[in-house]
Amino acid sequence: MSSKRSEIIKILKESEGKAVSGEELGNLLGISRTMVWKYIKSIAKEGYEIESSPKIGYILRSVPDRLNPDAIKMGLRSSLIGQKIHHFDELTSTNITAKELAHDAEDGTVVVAEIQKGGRGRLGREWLSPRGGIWMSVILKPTISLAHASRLTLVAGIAISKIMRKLGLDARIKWPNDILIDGKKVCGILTEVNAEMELVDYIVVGIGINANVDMNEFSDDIRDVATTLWSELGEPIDRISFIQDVLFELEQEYIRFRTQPFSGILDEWTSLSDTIGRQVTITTPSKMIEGKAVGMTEDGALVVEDSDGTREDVMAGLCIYTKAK
Ligand code: BT5
Repeated sequence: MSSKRSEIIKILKESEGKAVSGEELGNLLGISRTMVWKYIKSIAKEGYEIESSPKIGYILRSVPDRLNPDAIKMGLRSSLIGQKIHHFDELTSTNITAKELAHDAEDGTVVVAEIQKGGRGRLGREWLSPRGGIWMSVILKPTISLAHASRLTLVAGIAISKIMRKLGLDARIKWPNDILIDGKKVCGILTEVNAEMELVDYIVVGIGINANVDMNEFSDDIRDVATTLWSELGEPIDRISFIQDVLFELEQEYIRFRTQPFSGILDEWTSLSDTIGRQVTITTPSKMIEGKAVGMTEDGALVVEDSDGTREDVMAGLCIYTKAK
């Protein structure tokens, strides 16, 4: 979108329901009233509801509920993550598209879609992605070893649960990649890595947030285990400002990840964890591990202690709680 259009939207937004005349807009932008009118027409085509009257001017009545890159960038506080945003109405999976774009993409590039038709979880599981959610992938290019790539899942989990906690929700992280509110999953993270010779080329952090998803869109089995921000808060959220906060917080955590010892991130993850202290059963492709989750290693492995006190580090697997805390 041209900057003139963005400026018009910004001015109308800032005038908060008051009319701005075509002449005023024209003077502010150094263009004719006819040009203003042309821009207004194309802005309206994008779903902005603009009331116009020849006498009083233009009033912005509503903004489209779309994760429009220009709308996200307006007021975005991050300076790396989200500088480039690719937005699609519908994709198979933002992670797939992000991987296609990753080689030539800048660090911090974001891919976001209104709907995913083939959203993916771990190990080929399905991730339901109807309209109203935030389905996005962030391409990161840190200079780190492959062994440390899984740390980015923890970094993203911290950032997102912090934002949800700021909204007054008791968001907690279930190892390795779920964000739960009252035991129900509101967000899942799927981190995929491309590396050469043990050195990371790029990482795609896929984030799925059930923001304003209508619970009726979920099948019965998902409805039992999932929740949405809408149902937790009792009203829909402003997805644009939520995504802006997520991108900013993610950047803050990404900077911390690159500049500070990992122990600080581990401590924070532990304090936000829903899993540490619980009896768990973890199923991996090769075996089942039962015991108490007692900590997390520097590599993001969950430390599970069995009844004999023997400890095992588990890198990945399906984690089920067998007893309450
Ligand atoms: C995850 O997998 O939790 C990772 C989900 C990552 C989704 C994002 S969206 C943007 C990006 N593009 C993608 O294609 N993926 C990423 P996992 O831990 O395997 O959890 C999958 C399980 O969660 C499923 O088997 C269902 O039981 C449940 N599930 C599916 N859709 C859900 C939803 N919308 N909300 C809550 N639970 C869901």
